[in-house]
Amino acid sequence: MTRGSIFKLLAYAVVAGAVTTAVAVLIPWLPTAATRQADRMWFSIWFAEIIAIVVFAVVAAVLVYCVVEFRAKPGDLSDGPPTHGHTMLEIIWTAIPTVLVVAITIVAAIVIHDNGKAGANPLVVKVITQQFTYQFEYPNGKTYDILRLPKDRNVKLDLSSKDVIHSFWVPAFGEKSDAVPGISTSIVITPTRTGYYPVICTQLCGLGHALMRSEAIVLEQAAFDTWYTSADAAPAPAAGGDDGKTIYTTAGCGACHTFTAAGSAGKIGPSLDNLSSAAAKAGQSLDDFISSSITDPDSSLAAGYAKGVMPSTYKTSISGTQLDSLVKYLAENTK
Ligand code: HEC
Ligand SMILES: [Cu+2]
Repeated sequence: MTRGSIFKLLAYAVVAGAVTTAVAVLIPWLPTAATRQADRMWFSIWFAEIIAIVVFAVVAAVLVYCVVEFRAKPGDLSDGPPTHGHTMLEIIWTAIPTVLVVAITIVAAIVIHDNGKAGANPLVVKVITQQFTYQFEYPNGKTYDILRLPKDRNVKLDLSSKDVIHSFWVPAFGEKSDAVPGISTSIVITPTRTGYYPVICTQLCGLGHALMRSEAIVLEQAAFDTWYTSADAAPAPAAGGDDGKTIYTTAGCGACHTFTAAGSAGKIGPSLDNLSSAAAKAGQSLDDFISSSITDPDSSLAAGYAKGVMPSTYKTSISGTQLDSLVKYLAENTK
């Protein structure tokens, strides 16, 4: 090979590698990891990803090089020269992928092994699934429809189903498992970030499958203890702080609503930029309308939107003071 052709090959490889790296890095494929297990999983994903990018760049470079350099001249219908295999080349391209695949296997095996360890004293929460809800039963025997977890403690979730196959998934937690009638499955997570996370069912379980959602709220250990030990288990705040905008963000409103003041552009629910006219239509004051829309979403449905899409859990997941400042924040920033 001449120096020129090596340079060309390298140039193709760099371009292919750069484009693939940009696609991998610039698009946020993975949510920010919120558990130790997700951290390990993201590591193994990136480990395989980097190998894949390098292999792709090499293969794409050789392919493009061959297509460009060895193209038949117009009108040339002759057969190419007979080529025999190249033993050394074949040994190399068998050996390198073998090493890489074994490396990925080892990393994945270590991650799976570490992620299965619940430690000596995990908090065990029973996750009971049923068309189309989740229930979370704690060691004190109480059951809630929202999953509250302390930060930095190992949690073992024991999954079960009362009817068909469901699947428990919190994307930011990484771990995911089916809940199968008659079989007990479990996952271990160690939350590392406080905040609100959506719980999603990922097995098509019937007509209401798309609405089978809940919330997981990760709290500081002290806040969790306060909630857990209080007699009536008063709802723990979904968001840190009582600032309206923070609550809007951490309670996940922006995923479904467009609201210019908060910079959210969700399309599942109506825009919150013109609530005054919606309140007038409902015959309520602006504050009352916003407040009842949050705590009892099905009470007055916005025209053209379905019942049961907006979570009905905010009346318990947001405290009274938080609701007040959220309502105030929305009222002050809407038209
Ligand atoms: C899963 C999607 C989803 C989430 C999350 C969500 N909403 Fe909604 N919201 C909807 C849908 C759909 C409607 C329309 C149906 C209805 O009125 O209940 C709606 C209606 C509303 C309305 C009434 C608007 C109107 O024009 O009638 C308000 C106000 C509102 N949401 C505020 C909030 C706030 C504040 C939050 C966060 C605490 C929130 N929503 C979270 C989907 C969502
Ligand atoms: Cu389900």
